[in-house]
Amino acid sequence: MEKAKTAECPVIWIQCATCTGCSVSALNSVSPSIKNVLIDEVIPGKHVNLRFQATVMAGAGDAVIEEMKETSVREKGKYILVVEGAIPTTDKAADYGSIGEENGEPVSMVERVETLGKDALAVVALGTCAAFGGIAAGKPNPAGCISVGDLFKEKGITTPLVNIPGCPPHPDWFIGTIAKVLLIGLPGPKEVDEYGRPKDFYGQLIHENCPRRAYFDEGKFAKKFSDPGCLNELGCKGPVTHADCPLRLWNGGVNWCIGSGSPCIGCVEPGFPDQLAPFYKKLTEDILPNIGSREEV
Ligand code: FSX
Ligand code: SF4
Repeated sequence: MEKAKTAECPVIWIQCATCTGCSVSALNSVSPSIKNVLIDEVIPGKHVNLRFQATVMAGAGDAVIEEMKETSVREKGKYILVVEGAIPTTDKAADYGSIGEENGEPVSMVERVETLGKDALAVVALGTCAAFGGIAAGKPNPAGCISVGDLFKEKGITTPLVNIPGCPPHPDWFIGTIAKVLLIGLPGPKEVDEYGRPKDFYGQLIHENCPRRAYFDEGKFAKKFSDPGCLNELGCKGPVTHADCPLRLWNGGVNWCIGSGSPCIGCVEPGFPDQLAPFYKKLTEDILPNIGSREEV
């Protein structure tokens, strides 16, 4: 019997104002391994055809920029654009970050996100910087960094956008989302929360599933790092943070932040890091209402 043809799913992955932690986290995917994701069929009959990714591709220079551009023309409306990092938008945006050149002049990240974002099938904002601004948009933000969603709103770009925050995001959140999109299509409005995060991964609070929750309920609080007990008094943001870390664990199930004695710092939330800071100070009632708000505090 003839083997069914594998469908190629082109992906362009660009990096803007990022520490590259999102790339590193995705490369650490354990199940499936990154080899399975990139070389094999990520789901039966479909292959992720990663056309551009500066950290892992062997090529460099004009040749890879041309390939990126050609892919976006050839596969118009069919490719997935992954944006990692926030987007510098000051008047001199290219001074804060560019991707390749045109006629000897650097092309700003904001121009690339706009051009490639318009013609994509869907855009994945990978990491808290791309999804909400994150560390790159933290005060004083001299580069005028904003999220992909805010840029799209400003420019009237209506390409479907999925936010996969986390600083960095868990590899499963990203690869699971890509696999689901290829399997059954883009998430519907009921499958994402008010911040565009898939409920499959961001549907519950850390605090709901935390193994230290019994200590919290009994009022047994750690007074210093390495104490047993709930980490609330050491600044844990688990009560306002939506992610499945306590169930999924990190590094292939080895451990996670609270498991290793660190309070949750709320890295998947809009407003991270400024509104979640100070990280090691008890969450107080007066900062609670501001969590997730886009207003300056
Ligand atoms: Fe870094 Fe990504 Fe944080 Fe930002 O992750 S891990 S600063 S979300 O853009 O590379
Ligand atoms: Fe909640 Fe954090 Fe305490 Fe866990 S350690 S029970 S998430 S406050």
